[in-house]
Amino acid sequence: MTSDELKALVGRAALAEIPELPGGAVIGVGTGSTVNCFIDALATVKHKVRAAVSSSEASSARLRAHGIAVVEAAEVERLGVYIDGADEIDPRGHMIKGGGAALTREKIVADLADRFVCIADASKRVEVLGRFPLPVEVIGHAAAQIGRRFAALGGTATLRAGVTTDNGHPILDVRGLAITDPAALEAEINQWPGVVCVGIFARHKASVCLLGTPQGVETLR
Ligand code: ABF
Repeated sequence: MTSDELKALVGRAALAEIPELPGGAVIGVGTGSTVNCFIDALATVKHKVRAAVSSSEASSARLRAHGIAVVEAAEVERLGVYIDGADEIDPRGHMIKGGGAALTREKIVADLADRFVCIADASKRVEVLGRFPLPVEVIGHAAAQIGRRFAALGGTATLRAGVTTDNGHPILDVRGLAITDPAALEAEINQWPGVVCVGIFARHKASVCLLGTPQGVETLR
């Protein structure tokens, strides 16, 4: 199966994770090509969803194009489920996210959810995070000094050319890190002045991962 076919497979499989609520559930929706497959599948069961809290303008536009209402994170207190992709996921559900430049709002919406359902094709599964360059949304004025802090950790930070996030900030991509303790590194980087959000999702790790494989959907808990 092609990568796109695997993404469509898990996008459809994620429909089963939507809570069954009278009038439909309000769910959190992530960003990326795998999530786009989920959104397209969602359009076939619109009655199950009252509204979505979206993690990006791109996902909001796709949801609205299917006639699915989009509400702001500030309008809800909790979400039963947040469904999103990842760039890498390790055996404990820790993820690297942000390849789609939406990491900050993704973490905001994930923070509202009781369950984080990660949908990904098998290529995203790794033993140790860090092969994928770590995205970090930063305040532009602090990019150089943040880059020096990563260099001290053995990483090489580069500004992602031509990209400004939905929040109006640049992104650094950091290569060369072996992230053996995701929670500790996330906590450390979060403290650096000028960091808006780091693309390590350890505090907000996946509750379950639906992994698309040529043999079908593998559920990792
Ligand atoms: C999003 O999913 C991003 O955090 C991550 O970069 C992306 C993966 O994109 P894709 O599904 O297109 O591989 O949540």
